[in-house]
Amino acid sequence: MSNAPNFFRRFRRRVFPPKETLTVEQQIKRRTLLSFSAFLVLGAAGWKGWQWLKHQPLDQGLKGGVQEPVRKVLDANEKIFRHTLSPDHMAKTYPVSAATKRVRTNGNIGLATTDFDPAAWKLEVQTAAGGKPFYVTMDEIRRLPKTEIVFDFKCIEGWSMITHWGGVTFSDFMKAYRLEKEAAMNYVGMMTPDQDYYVGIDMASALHPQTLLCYEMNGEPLPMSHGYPLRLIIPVKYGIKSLKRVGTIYFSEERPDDYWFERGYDYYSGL
Ligand SMILES: Nc1nc2c(c(=O)[nH]1)N[C@H]1C(S)=C(S)[C@@H](COP(=O)(O)O)O[C@H]1N2
Ligand SMILES: [Mo]
Repeated sequence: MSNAPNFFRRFRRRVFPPKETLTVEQQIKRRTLLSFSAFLVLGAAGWKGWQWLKHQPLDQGLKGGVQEPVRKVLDANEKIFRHTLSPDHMAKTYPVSAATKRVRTNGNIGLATTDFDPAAWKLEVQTAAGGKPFYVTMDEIRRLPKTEIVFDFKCIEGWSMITHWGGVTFSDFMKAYRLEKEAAMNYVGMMTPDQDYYVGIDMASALHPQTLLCYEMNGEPLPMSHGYPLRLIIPVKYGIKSLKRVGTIYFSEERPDDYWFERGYDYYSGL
């Protein structure tokens, strides 16, 4: 037993001989070996963590396809954003002259259908009562008070552009159609006419004074690829929420289905 420390010392000397007794080449070798071992250990830890994360149950409720721990972080983000975003927290605006004339088009989900008939388009609004929906034409929407905004449109993919939009604020629209009960609900959902693209918006952000049901870009009717005849423009959120070509609007206390949320993005997507 009394020999044990000696044994270990000898063992250690053999495996890790003192640096001075090593040639430069051996020293380099040892360093390489050490950092490689560290790499393996850290790598294994990362792998373990990833395995753990992968086997966590998917978060329940909505079809949000991410693991619970990931969702928890996203939900925590949402709380922070909700906190900093009060209705008087405005997105920065710019003079019309700053707006780009060549507006980039991004995403055409829900716009690809060939059987879309612009002349027959009407906005479908489903009320809280759950009865028959009512329909609004483009002429009726154009008669509502018009608001324009020039702001830095940000896509979650990492680009942005200063763009100029015109339409009716969602809040003016709600007032005009006396949707008070609906405005008191938690969420509004919007879908393209073919229901291929859909978003859910918390009511505070929907009623934000810069949120538009938009029918003009650069002073002209929306081009088809930008959501003709009517799209959402919501400057306090990333572009994924600015649904192009609104077909149906509905209201709910629960989070409405959301296309990109189902694919792992943050539901709130606030800026
Ligand atoms: N119907 C529909 N709306 C959509 C999308 C889409 O694919 N389909 N893409 C979104 C995304 S990711 C962005 S960044 C903006 C881009 O708007 P723009 O094409 O007018 O620049 O539209 C959003 N609205
Ligand atoms: Mo985007």
